[in-house]
Amino acid sequence: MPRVLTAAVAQMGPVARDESRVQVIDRLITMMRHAHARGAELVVFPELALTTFFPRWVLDSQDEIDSFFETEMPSNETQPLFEVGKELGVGFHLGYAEKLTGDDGVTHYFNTAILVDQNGEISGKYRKVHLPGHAEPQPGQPHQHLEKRYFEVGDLGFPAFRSMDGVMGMCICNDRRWPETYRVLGLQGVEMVMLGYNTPTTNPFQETESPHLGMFHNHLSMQAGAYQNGAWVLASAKAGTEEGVHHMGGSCIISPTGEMVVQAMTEGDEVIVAECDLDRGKYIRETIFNFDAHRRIEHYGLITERTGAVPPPEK
Ligand code: CDV
Repeated sequence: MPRVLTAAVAQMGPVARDESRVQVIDRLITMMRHAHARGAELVVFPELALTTFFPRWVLDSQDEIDSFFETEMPSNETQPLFEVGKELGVGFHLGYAEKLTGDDGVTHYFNTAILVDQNGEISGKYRKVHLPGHAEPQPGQPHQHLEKRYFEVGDLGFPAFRSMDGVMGMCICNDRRWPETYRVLGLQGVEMVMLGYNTPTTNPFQETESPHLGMFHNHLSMQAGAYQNGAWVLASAKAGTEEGVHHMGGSCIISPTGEMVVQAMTEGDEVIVAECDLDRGKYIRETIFNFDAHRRIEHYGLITERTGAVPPPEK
């Protein structure tokens, strides 16, 4: 039986600071309906999809910080998305800011993504590991990137899990640049990696990098991760100028061969769709990247025991 999952990526245009959860969920439901009309059984929404990208600001009041976080999922506001998904038989990936109080009474804050299946049940959760930026505001910068201030490093690793007849995995934004992300998922046999991203077009800390390189590196990382692990990559951007900061679009669906199958053309709300054969990467995982047959981790140790850069030549 062919395992073809028709999947959509729903890119979002900017979300304003004063846009309510109800307004945002309306946008997501509209895109979910478009995706369904085009045959999609799964929709991937971006990182921190429910609010503006608040880590660009220093927020002083804890109440204001907390207003960007969800304490339950589904919540009253997000419940309609779960209901429409169930009614249409469409699963979805959703990024959001998660606040929870552990058994120890300590409150934790994570940059989180969930996968919800076609029955409206949460079938997987991931918490972002690679948090870019700083904990303290950097003087003289046009905007900040303070994820280290507002989030803890994710505590779930990179789990792959069975859902929608496939082996699914997730990562979030900056994670997509790290080969380890895909490889840890690849070692679990992942067939589809979903992710969302909020990436400013110009990075004030990389002055020497021109904007076109930003998009090149965005796609390069994901196409390499897809090919080297024989997995689909579905990537959803928050795009356009949000609260004065321009974010790159370039949302895309990449096949396990590393090929770009479809790419968003706008910087607004836009749905792209592809038929994803979950067996497409099997030949890659059984030949070139057959980990059992060819991966030689015990030999890598011979050169990686020494950490850090090669020392400068002795004078
Ligand atoms: N949200 C992100 O993780 N953004 C980073 C930027 C700040 C470099 C990214 O890797 O796209």
